[in-house]
Amino acid sequence: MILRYLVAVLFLLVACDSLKESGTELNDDINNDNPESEVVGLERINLPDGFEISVFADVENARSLALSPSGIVYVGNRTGNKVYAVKDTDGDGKADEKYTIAEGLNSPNGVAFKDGDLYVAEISRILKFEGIESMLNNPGDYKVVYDDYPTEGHHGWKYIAFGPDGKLYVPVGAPCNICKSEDPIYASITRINTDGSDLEIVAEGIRNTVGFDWHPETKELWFTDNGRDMMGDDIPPCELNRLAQNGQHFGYPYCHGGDIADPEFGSERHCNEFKKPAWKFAAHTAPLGMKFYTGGMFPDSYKGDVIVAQHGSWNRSSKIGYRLMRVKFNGSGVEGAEVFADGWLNERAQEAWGRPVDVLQMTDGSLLVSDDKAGKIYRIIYEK
Ligand SMILES: [Ca+2]
Ligand SMILES: [Ca+2]
Repeated sequence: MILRYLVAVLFLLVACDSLKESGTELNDDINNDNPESEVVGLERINLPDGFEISVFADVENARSLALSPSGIVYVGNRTGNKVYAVKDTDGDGKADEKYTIAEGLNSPNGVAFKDGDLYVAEISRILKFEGIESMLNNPGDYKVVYDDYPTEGHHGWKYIAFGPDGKLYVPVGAPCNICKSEDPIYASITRINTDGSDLEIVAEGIRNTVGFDWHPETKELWFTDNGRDMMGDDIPPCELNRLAQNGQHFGYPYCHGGDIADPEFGSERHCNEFKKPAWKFAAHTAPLGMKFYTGGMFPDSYKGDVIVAQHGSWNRSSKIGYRLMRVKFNGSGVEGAEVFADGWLNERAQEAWGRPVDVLQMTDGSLLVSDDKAGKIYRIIYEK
């Protein structure tokens, strides 16, 4: 117990969504007869019957994904400093064009596309590449749309997306593992206009969301949140949350998972004051990207369900996560969750060779998945 406490203190600055990558590569259980499997081990991925996974593109430190109407996939970096574009021009399910849109950026994790322009989120700035698709080979300069988000690196990398209201949603993580900030911008989700004006905080009390989407029918915002560390292996849960109305508070740093008072801040506010999670994931699984499935390729029962990428744990005594979850919806509410794809973690060796980050539905109904550890974007299809 004391040892675990000391280890926790050593990693005090590190979050549920890991800042620290596992340094070792998996070296057993690999089928050496298949050269591709030596690289990515895709034969280890378990999917429900009828689903198949393949490599769509090689992209170093592939993080957030965004699709343009012409079928170009934009890819952000977190530990890298580049933004990429990849495209499958001949429709064989594998990207055959790749462009570096920008380099030298500050953790450009977030990408979003609207009206011909690419938006990129660094730690403290939102950038805009106007008319990007006519100049993929030579994108030129970007415009700075907004430059006043906090500059802390801790939980500073951003997922961004445009809402049904046409505004850009930009989260600001807590600048710590667990702390109370005076500035209300921290632990929030904000939104801004495409020109950077009219910043508003739409949701509060969110430790670190790195993925969100809007319900296809209710148009409500749903988002993941990563629970705090140093409370042991099994609490507090990571969360899927629903913003029913603007301004709701989701508990951080006072209350975790809807009913666990924080040991340090929990006495200041009561859990009943806050919006509870719509679904609780296991502690330390680190849910990041999520999308409502609306495509026509997967079985009908998947329609309206959410696929969530769990990046995986960094400080649990046995690793958890490193998989895709399917959160099942019954109308507008959650009725359960199950593993959709796993195998990136070798549980026996306690080593992971890949870490899912974001998911993206393509127009044909296939699902792309980014992996920042293996440096891949996968494509998951269903064949009857
Ligand atoms: Ca191709
Ligand atoms: Ca919460």
